[in-house]
Amino acid sequence: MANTLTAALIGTGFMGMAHTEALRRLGIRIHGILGSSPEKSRQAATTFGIEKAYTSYDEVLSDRAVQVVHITTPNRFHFEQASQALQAGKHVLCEKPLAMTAEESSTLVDIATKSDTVAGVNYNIRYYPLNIEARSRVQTGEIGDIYSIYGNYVQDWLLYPTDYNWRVLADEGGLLRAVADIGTHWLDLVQTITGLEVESVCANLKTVHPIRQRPKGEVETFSGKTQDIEATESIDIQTDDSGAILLRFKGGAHGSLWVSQVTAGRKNCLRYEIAGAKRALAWNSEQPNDLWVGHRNEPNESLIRDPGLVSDAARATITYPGGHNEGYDDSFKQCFKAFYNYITNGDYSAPATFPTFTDGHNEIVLCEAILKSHREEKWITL
Ligand code: SOE
Repeated sequence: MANTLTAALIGTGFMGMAHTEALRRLGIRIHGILGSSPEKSRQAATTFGIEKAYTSYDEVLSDRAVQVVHITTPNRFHFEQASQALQAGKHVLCEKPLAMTAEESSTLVDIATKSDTVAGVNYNIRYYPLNIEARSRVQTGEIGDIYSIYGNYVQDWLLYPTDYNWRVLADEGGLLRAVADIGTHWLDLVQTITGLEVESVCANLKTVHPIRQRPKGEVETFSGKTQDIEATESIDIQTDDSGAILLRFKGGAHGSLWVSQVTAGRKNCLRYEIAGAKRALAWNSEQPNDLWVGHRNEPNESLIRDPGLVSDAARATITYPGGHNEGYDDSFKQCFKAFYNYITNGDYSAPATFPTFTDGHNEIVLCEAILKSHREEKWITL
């Protein structure tokens, strides 16, 4: 895709790397990168082979060579960095969750609406080709009216009380952690596939480790499994390690979501099963090239990702032939491809082809309803 847009990367951790690789594969130029210190900027610029190591966010905002800012910093920085970039006339692709509160995300929606720029949130899991295929099959009526949607998103990188990351602290990641960090991926995905909106929630959350050991210095996302833990200090934790959420959708469908970051052996496992009047669909992010199609009166199907076997919409997100598996990193590439193509097409009033700030805000509103439901032990209607 010939694209003349140039990006700046904010954040040098796991997501900074994932965004850099995806942009490189799209041929999008990255002019510079900003870390939490000038030294981190320099290290990342060298590691990723990026031209410029910024020394401040102001330098990014005033860089006329940059049209798009990718925000991959911890959640507490999203509001200020996204609002300033939009007000500086830059397009923004912000990591999820969009902000720390619905008040912040609502303000970001207002700023994005009033600015002549494009603002997206990286709900990348929408862009696995077989999730696009699942959406196509719902849209054609092949599945029938949706009766139920259930599933989970489970990981094990925070299983031990000695596992640590900024996300476990409410004042750095927000009051909800597992739900906001990975639960919103699942909620965004199933609402996008089915076109159904969550109407009410009933939640039961748990902090499995009310005390965690914080190492001296930062611990990158997922890196705790391979990093030697240095001297630590005990800290109190209030954020959720796991939780169950009952769901009612507008139109009558119901469902449930199980979220956990303390499930041994589940590395990064999102699953859904959507049951309709005619057929059912099921998918697992750890085997993303296979979509299960359930039938009542004929053998069930296992659809292998193959451009010759899917809808036009799914085919547009496939680069490699069947059997040449595509996965996690490809979903970033396809999400960013949609985002940059939208900008290049130039009609910002056209329906969005990517997750918008409004989508990101809706997820934060959902999170606050889930936390309210958990605290008050009752159903909460949005
Ligand atoms: C950590 O839970 C994390 O990196 C999430 O923040 C990402 O959104 C997800 O894609 C993988 O796991």
